[in-house]
Amino acid sequence: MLAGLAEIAEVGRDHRRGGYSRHLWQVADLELRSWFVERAERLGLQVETDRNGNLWAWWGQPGPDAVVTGSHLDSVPGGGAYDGPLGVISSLEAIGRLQASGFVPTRPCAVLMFAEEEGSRFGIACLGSRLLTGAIDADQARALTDRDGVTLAEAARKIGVDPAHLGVDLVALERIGLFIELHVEQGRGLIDLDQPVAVASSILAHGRWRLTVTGQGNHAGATTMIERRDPMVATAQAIVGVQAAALGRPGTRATIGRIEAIPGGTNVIASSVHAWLDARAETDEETRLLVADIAARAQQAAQQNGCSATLTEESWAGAVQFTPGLRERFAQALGQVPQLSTGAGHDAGVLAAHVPSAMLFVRNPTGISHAPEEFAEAADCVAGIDALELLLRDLL
Ligand code: HGY
Ligand code: MN
Ligand code: MN
Ligand code: MN
Repeated sequence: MLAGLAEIAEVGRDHRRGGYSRHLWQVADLELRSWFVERAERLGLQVETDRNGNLWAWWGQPGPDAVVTGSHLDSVPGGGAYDGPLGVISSLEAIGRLQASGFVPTRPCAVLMFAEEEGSRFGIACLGSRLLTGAIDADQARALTDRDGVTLAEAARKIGVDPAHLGVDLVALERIGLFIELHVEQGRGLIDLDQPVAVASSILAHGRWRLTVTGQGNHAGATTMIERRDPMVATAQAIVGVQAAALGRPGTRATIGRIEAIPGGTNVIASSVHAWLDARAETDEETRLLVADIAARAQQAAQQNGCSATLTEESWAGAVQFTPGLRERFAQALGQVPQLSTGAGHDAGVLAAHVPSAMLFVRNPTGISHAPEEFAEAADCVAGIDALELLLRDLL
C-alpha cells in the first residue's frame, strides 16, 4: 500500500457500514485536511484555503498558467480507500519525486484538494469545483442542508470559512493553466484491457433528482389494507419502474441508493417518502429522456396507490469530452496507454468547461467502487505515479 494511504488508513473508518465515511468539515474530513497540510508542508509547499474550502498546495509562486493536479479526500458513506485519496497522494508523491531528482519547474504547480466531491453531506457532488467555477449559484449552495438540518453556510462558518465569500472564484480559477486528476478506476475497463493505467476520454451525463411521494400517514394496525394511501408501496413500485426504464434504454444507468420515510415508524404508514435518483447516460438528451420515462412511471405508481409524486432536479452535469489536445499529448508521452470513458463524475469534469483538463485512471482489480471492496494493487498505484510524474515533467 502507498505510504500516504497507510497514513490515513484509520481516519474516518466506518465500523457500522464498513469502509470509510469522510464527510465535509466533519471530524474525519477535518483530520484529513490537517494531514494534507502537514504532508504538503513536508514537501515545502505553501498551503492556502480558497473561498470555498478547497485546499491548494503550491510548489513555487501561485499561478498564473499553473499546472494543477489533485482530487478529493471525502468519501461516500461506507466508501473505499482509493476514490479521491489516490489522486491527492499520487500528486504529492509525483512532486516529491520531481523535487528529489533536482527538477526545476518553469511554471507554477499546485496540488488541489477539492471539498465535498461526493456530495455526501450536502447532496450535490463536486460542490467545491462547482462553487469555484460558478456552476452552482452561491445562494443556492449556502442554503443546502445536511441530514441534521445544518446549512452549508452554518457548517462553513463553524470551521472558519466565511459563508458570504462562497461562490465563483475567478481569481483562483484563472491561475489554473490545466488540471490533471488521477483516480482509481471505478469499473472494469482496465481489467478487461489488462492494463494498469489509462487516460480518460469522456464522462457520462449525470444528475440527481428527488422523488417525493405523498400519501396519508395512518395507523399500521387500525387501517385496513384497502383504506390505505401508502407512499412506501408507491415508492417501491416506482423503484421497479426506475430499473425497467434504464433496462429499456441501452447504456443508461439509474439508481435509487437512498430513501427516507416520513415520519419513519414501524407501526406508522408513512405520510410521504423521499427517494433520491441518480441517472446517467452517454448524452444529455438520453439522460433527460430516461428521467422523463422514470417520472411517468413514478406518477403511475403514485396514482395506483392514491398518492401523488413529484420529481425535482437537485443537480446536473452534462456529458464531458476531455480536452482532445491534452489527451493526445498524454497518450503520446505515455506510449501505448488506452483511452477510457467513465460513468463516474469528477471535479476534472467540472473544470473541463473552463480550463484544459485531463484524467488518469489506475486499474481497480475488483471492478467495485463506492464500497469497501474498491482496491488498487501497489504496483498499479506506482504505475499511476510514474505516469503522472512523466506528465508533470513534460508540462512543467
Ligand atoms: O458519483 C460519482 O460519480 C462520483 O464518484 N462523485
Ligand atoms: Mn466517488
Ligand atoms: Mn472520486
Ligand atoms: Mn398507539
